[in-house]
Amino acid sequence: MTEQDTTLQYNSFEDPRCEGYLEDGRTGMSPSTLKRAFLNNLFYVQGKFKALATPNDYYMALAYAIRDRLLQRWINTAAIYTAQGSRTVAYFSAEFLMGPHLGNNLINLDIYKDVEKGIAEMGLNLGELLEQEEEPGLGNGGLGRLAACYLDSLATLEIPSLGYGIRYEFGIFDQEIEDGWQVEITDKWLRFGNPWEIARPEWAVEVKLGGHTDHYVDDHGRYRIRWVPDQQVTGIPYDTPILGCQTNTANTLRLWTAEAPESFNFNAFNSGDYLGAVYEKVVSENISKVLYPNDDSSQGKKLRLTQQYFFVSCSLQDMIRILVGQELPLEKFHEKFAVQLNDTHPAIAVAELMRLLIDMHHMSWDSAWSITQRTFAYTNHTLLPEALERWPVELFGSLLPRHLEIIYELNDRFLDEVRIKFPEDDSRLSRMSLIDESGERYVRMAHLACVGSHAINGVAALHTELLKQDVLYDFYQMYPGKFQNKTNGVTPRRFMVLSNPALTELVTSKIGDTWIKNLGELQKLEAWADNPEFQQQWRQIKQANKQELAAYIQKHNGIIVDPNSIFDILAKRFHEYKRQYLDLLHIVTLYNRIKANPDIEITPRTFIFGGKAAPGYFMAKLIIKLINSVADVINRDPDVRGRLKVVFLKNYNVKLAQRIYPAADLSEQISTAGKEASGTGNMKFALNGALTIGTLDGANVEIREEVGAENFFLFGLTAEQVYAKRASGYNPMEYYNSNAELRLALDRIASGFFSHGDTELFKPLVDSLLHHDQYFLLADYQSYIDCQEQVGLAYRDQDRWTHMSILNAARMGKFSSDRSIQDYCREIWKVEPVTITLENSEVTDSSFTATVI
Ligand code: F58
Repeated sequence: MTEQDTTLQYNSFEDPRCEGYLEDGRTGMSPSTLKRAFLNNLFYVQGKFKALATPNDYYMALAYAIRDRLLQRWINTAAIYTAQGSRTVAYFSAEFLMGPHLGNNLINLDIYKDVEKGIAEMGLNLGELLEQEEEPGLGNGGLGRLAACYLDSLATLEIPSLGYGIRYEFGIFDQEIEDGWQVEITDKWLRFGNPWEIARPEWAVEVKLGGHTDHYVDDHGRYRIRWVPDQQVTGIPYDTPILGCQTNTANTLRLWTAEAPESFNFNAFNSGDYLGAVYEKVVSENISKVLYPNDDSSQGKKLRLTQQYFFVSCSLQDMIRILVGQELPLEKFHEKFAVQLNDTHPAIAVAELMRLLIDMHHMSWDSAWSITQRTFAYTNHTLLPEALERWPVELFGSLLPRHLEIIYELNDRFLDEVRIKFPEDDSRLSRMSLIDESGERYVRMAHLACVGSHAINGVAALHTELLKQDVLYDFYQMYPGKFQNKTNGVTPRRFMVLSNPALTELVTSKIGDTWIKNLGELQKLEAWADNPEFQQQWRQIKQANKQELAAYIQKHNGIIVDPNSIFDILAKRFHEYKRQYLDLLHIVTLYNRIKANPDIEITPRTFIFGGKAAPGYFMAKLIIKLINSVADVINRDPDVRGRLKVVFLKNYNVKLAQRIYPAADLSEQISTAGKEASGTGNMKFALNGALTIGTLDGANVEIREEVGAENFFLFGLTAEQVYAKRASGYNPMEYYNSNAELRLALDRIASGFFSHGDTELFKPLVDSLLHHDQYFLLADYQSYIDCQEQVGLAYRDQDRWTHMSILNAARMGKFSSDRSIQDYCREIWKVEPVTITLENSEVTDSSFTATVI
């Protein structure tokens, strides 16, 4: 069999080679085999026949049919990696915001259209079945979604890899809007079962918590330390296959669930204490119960640290099991595995690997430290000081007494190194110490990550520069060679092929389909940017996507919006630094202009917002309320005459994002310069042909470089100007006093105009701008308003706009997560692809051949 034959190509429904050949019912790809599998699952898995089946039954039946096709690839992949002892990336992340699996797997298997047709022949609609899937919302925002995009690219690039994280029973809350306010509802994503995961209780591990340490001399006269915990929990791994696009590689996402070691404490049970008996179980299971819904600050909660330690310890123990299973010595841990720490959430891994190597496997400190440093690399995702994690020493020691000892020892040795490099510089020592001793004592997780890693990276060029100059300045001086930039990327499979099929088809009709795995090829579209017919098709597709979103808005918000208006969209987590409020000030300004002059010419716009606020973040929640209040007034005011509409789409998640990006004309990326580490929504919008209005922040800088300044709406202060302004004493009131339109907008909000006369409701928002304005909204206001004016004018010239839109998409090549992952592979992980072959369409044992590239 040639290599061609072993790829997915022969799996097409249309392929004549499938005719007359009865394929294996669990792996075959012909239409008849898939239909048979689907109906079998309906009967034998769901226990239903057609008359009784619900849409969810159909979804499950299809999901299981597709999972069987994945399993064949998954098992082959695992067997090849095992046989070859391949070097493997372990991506440690407290969050994986995967989005629904079914559609993505159909795309990556390259059978979406065939299945759509087959399903239609049975009188069903694939889109409706896809809608049934509860998305696993195991992340807050960009950081969790980035992890998911990276898993997609790792599999597509055939890189042996494992994603390690937590299987939260409740992911990010569902957002409801009641009377304009955000209300949080528990996300019960597992309620109907999860067809994509397989529990692996045979690989359960034990994790200790609390207690104290004993120092003693063992029988061989060696000084040893024993951790005597006061609690133990069991970690059960649940595995989900992650299929690459048009490859046979299926890697693993391994998420841990916490359980009590015994379901009952029988002593307590026998003595009649039933509640005491189940208490331990409840306490243990709490660990993986819920995702913390904060998207910025570290709150210092013990359960959060427990979660972090729990998944890190489970994962490192699992990796040691894999290593030992492959008969490799522990000394080769760092050769077998490259571990990426996705922010500091898994940074306790540095101390845990030391503990495992020294206490459990009797390795010397120096050998263990050398292995540890060569294993880990750390990605920083934030410049906000309040987001840098630190744990009160007392809390830390009460949960992880042995780790605290290890950290103290690491710190002593590290500070000696600092002393040698920078003699007599005590303030540097206290700045760099792993322990913050300026007041209450804290363990600084970013410092632990920096010391324990051989590479440290930011997620966009500007962000990495600011890390070096500011947040991690001392560490940069100490270890300049560790610092690297790795600009974020997004997967074009989910955020273009799956979510924007019409545009995918148009692009493919012109330049072929290789861009799907090599996004740089999109550049070929530039040749079409001024072609009237192509422009026409491009516009029609955007228009149709906007109509679909308009229908969604009508259904969910009861608001009728005009698909000919500019769809001006701001969709991301709510945070003051992201400046949703600045967008609102623009809206109120336009409204004021209309009220002052009802005949004024304004390019019609639909302002669309989406995003969740952390449940305890008062200001962010108040901004959501203000958006809804402004919407209520503007959408009803006859003076506006359809020129402005304001929509808040509730429960922004991956599924909704996939509807939003294809329908956007204008992407709002308006954070205060120097605050957004990168952003990734900015890339997804532009890939789908939206133009960006943005500041020089995060990856906006590089997006503008790529698409050209003339195709990007730039406004606002630079990061440097923001720093200078802050240093020289920023007074927002000066802007308020000197800008009539700004004053009118703020006064209108303060006057109770949008709150039924209540002047108290939005006072905290108005006051915070007038008296603090930490994020420089007033300083950027006029520049933003002027820039929006330019947007409105540009949109009136549809040929020009379309030209810009095409060029934006055509120049997004750099922002594929495939490029990011290739950079990580080459410059940090030093890992190579491994080709997975399927001997035939049936499941093979592990005796097949494989090629290492
Ligand atoms: C985000 N961070 C950055 N954190 O804000 C964004 O600029 C960047 O593009 C993205 O990471 C990917 O690099 C982010 O999403 C969180 O959600 C954390 C969750 C846990 C608590 C701390 C914040």
